[in-house]
Amino acid sequence: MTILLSILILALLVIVVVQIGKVTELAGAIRGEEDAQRESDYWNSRLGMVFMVVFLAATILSAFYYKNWMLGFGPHEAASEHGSSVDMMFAITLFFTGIVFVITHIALFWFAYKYRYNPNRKAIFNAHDNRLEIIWTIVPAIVMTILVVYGLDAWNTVMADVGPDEDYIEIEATGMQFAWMIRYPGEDGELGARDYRRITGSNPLGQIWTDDANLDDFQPTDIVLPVDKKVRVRITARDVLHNFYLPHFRVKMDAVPGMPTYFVFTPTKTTEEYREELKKYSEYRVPADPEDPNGPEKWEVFDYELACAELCGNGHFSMRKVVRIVTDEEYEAWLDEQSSYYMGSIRNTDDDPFAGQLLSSEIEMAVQGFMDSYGFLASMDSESLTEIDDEMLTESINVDAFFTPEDDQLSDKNALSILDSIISNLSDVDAMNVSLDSETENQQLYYNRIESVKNYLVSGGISIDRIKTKSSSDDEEEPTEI
Ligand SMILES: [Cu+2]
Repeated sequence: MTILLSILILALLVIVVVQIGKVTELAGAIRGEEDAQRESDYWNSRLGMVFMVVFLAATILSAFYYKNWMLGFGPHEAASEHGSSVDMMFAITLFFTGIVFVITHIALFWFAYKYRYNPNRKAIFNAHDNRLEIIWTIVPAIVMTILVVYGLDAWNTVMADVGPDEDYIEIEATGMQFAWMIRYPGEDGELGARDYRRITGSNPLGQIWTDDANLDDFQPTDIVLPVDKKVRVRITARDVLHNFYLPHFRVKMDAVPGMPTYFVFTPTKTTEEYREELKKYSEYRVPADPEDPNGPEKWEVFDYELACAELCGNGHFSMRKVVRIVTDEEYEAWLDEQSSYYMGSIRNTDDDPFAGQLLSSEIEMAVQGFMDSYGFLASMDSESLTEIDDEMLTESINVDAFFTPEDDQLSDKNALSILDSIISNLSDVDAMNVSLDSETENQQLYYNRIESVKNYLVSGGISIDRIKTKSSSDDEEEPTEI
């Protein structure tokens, strides 16, 4: 029914237009063609002049009115080191194209007005003019050369990769329909290897778990980066073309499946500093949510963002991520809160090639307290050491970390090498003692594990008096000596 009505309306509209055309024709014939033409020229040329003024004024005034919302103006100065050169390039281009815009816009309507039909005027026949052609070839050529040379120079600076000895953070961004997956290298500072054939639901990036560098990589929900530190972003895509776009940092690079790209930039303003900048402009001192006039203002809720700038499908709009630029201390604190994807989602599952095996990082974590305490005591002179009471000189170690499940024999080479460093630390600080404990509930296993470690330490030259076990301090039924 709606379609039928639409067709009917369309048909009637066509008839109306045709009828108006006929009436105009008829009127023309009655008044004489020439008169009608003259009247039409009169109005069109004058209305063209009005449009010229109104359009030019609207363009310029709206640019001024909205300038504090545009990148590169007002509070939106680039928040990265290279960003100012990109802004400069845009400003120079705007300058030249602005001049051309104003001149051609005025000329277009002025000519239509000035050369409207006049029966007493004859057009000049001008087939060719060398001088004119030289001018309109050379002037644009010079302007284009300036723009291209300047742009090329800026491009080369912006796209320079990191040097071999440079200090930088490398992160990775993978675009997929419809989200960005961000990966940080973890403590080792190295992103682990990937293979697209390993991509599964539980391994969205196809990380190769036998590569040690992968084990501490983590995938945060937001991008957090320290201010004034060079960042290299590896950019890839998992399905179709995406585009890694950080507007406030003037970073924009295609994410291409199968062809890794990169971008290097240095953020120069923290999120907090950018907000303070916005606060100076009245446009941003209004409630962020118009329905909640007492809520936070626009500048307060500002966040840098990562967007996808490639129309990649119907969920394209949802490819947004918050980017936070923070101080060094805040960054370190944030890093401490992150946990590795492998440890959280892969460790001891069917996908874990190390299931049932010990990992040196896990053992190191278990003896962290001992290592910290050693570091503290080793830095003191012997005199101050004597003043510390006995309790503080004894550090406890959970021996379970040295054994695979259900095992009580020391055989893992990572476990042995860490025990060796414990022996050397104990030999280094004579005042230090160690207390061995286990959390296993199997009494036999508990006893055997502690004995194994104790014997290993003793065989490494540590006096048995310096090794405390729960059984030696408490009055429990377990034997204390072998
Ligand atoms: Cu996308």
